[in-house]
Amino acid sequence: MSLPILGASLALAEKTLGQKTAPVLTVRVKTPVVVSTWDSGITANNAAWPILQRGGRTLDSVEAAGRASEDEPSCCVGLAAWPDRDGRVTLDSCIMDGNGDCGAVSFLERIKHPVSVARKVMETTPHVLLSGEGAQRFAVMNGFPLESGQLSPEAEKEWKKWLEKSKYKPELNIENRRTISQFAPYFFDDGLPNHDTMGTIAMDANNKLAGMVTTSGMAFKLRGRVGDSPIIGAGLFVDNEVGAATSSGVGEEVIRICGTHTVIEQMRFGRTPEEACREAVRRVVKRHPAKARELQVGFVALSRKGEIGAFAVQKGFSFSVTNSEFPKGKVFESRSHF
Ligand code: SD4
Repeated sequence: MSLPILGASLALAEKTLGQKTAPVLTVRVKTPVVVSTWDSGITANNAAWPILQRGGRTLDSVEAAGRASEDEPSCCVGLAAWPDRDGRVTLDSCIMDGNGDCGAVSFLERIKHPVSVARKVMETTPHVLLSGEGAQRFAVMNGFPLESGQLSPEAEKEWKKWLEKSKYKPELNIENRRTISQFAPYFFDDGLPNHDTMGTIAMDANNKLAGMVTTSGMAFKLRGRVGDSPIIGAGLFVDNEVGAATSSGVGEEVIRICGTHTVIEQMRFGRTPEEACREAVRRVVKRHPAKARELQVGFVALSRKGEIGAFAVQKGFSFSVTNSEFPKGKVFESRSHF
């Protein structure tokens, strides 16, 4: 398959935030480059790009992306996000360097920057994943402030509304939804934009890769539920020999197929990022084709050659790209199975 080269031709089609080009095949871009899930990935990229641009470390750039997302009010990332069924916000995050170093936290409460705690786990412990109370204690011991645990007013309102029916049903593409919906409004009442689970993958000019994911997981989940986002090989996988991949959507489906590890291993043996993401989606769908019609899972991948591709179960999965060609970021929509 010949690859369309991003640059002069696609620069003509550059659009503002929220307007996407037609669904893309694999595209090749100039490096350094940062790629994040969904339209709101532009904000994460904006935090990562200055670090990459001045020749900084890829790992620092993805951590900055995660922190920027965690600072914003949203349905799906950080302490202002929607809680579990018991009304408590529990956060999942991981970070991975292209040399295989990685760290993660899951079921973490009352800590504002889980991505930075994940990095601390990676850099200062012999472990990969800390969870729950132990993760919180580790964070506090390392100087992360313990926040109040108070729900944001929006989250409180949505949780109380949800309690009236207490029905758990993840919605498709809630992350990009433009109308008010219970699981995720696109704008809050005060006009601030919402955003979603953030997966960011990046590469510097020397082909050094890194990635991170940060999320509050699925809204109104069972207490203790952990999704794909903090699981290395599910929500994120990075290998300097091959590339980086991240996922979004119903985490259980991603865990079942070791999603991002599958994507990277397909790329290792010659598939383009889009072909590799497509194969991972095929495995999600084949398990239960009828159920797959009701759920969304999307993968996006970046190869060490600077190719980007994505694929999703349903239409509506998007990703944001920022590099010297698109310094303000550009949103692309992936192709999909259905
Ligand atoms: C999870 N994969 O907890 C996350 C949710 C997500 O966009 O990606 N939402 O299963």
